[in-house]
Amino acid sequence: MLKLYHWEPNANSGKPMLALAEKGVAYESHYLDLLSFDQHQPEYLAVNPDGTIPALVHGDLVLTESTPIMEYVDEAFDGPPLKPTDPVERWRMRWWMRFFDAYFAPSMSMIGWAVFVGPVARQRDPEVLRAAIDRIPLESRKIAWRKALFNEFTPEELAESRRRVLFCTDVLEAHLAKHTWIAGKTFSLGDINGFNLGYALPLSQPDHCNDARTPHIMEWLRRIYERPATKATWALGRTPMVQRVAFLERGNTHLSAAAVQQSVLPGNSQGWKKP
Ligand SMILES: N[C@@H](CCC(=O)N[C@@H](CS)C(=O)NCC(=O)O)C(=O)O
Repeated sequence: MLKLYHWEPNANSGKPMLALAEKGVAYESHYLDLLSFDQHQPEYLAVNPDGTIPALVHGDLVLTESTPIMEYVDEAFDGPPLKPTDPVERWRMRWWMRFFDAYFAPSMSMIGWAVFVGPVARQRDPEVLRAAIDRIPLESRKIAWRKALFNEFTPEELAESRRRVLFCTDVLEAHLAKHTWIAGKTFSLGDINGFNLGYALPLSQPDHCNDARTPHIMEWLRRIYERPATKATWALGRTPMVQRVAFLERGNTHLSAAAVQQSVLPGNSQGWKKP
């Protein structure tokens, strides 16, 4: 049986989840609560000693890195192909996946860790948090957690990440003004990758990403949100963070982005409760 270790359908975990759903491949879901540090517990370190998610287990094989996992899923299983056959489209899909992973995602991630992960996790006892940080195997993840938990992202780092996010949003809008999907005419892994990264852009960057300023991004996000695989995958989410995806429902244009965004911050009545 295929096993996927993942957190919410969001960022890296959501990529293989959505690719598997699009292919119609069944898998055993192993939900790890990232905010409770499940990914650093010995049972999971026995699967992936780096303590990062997602990880896909297929027979004896343990696969990590969300984008290559999606490519594996597409190639190893039956179901609708998620890579274009045309070489130019395939190149465009890969160009964009590299841009998403190497440039756009780290900036989005830093903001997400500063705005959501840090404030949520900081509600716990600092000594418990310090012990949790000590157990993190990868130095780069230790640093990210320390900065998030002790509010150590510098204003300059955050400003640079915000600048990059706005730059990437403009590049994406210009691209989608010319192409229906990331690769061109064909829905592909590039769209799955971009949706996981950007489904909440209109909420986190409401002045920059909205129907008036970035109509092509909004339409692209809504078209992906309407796919049955996306609906089924996001229904697996357990936190209000991913439930924000309903903002993309065409009938929900009256919702205020700021109010939806506020609702997931710690201390708000609906926000961040474990099921
Ligand atoms: N490049 C990896 C990154 C994996 C990664 O760092 N995932 C984050 C969640 S999005 C994680 O596992 N964080 C756990 C931690 O920092 O403790 C991928 O694309 O799969």
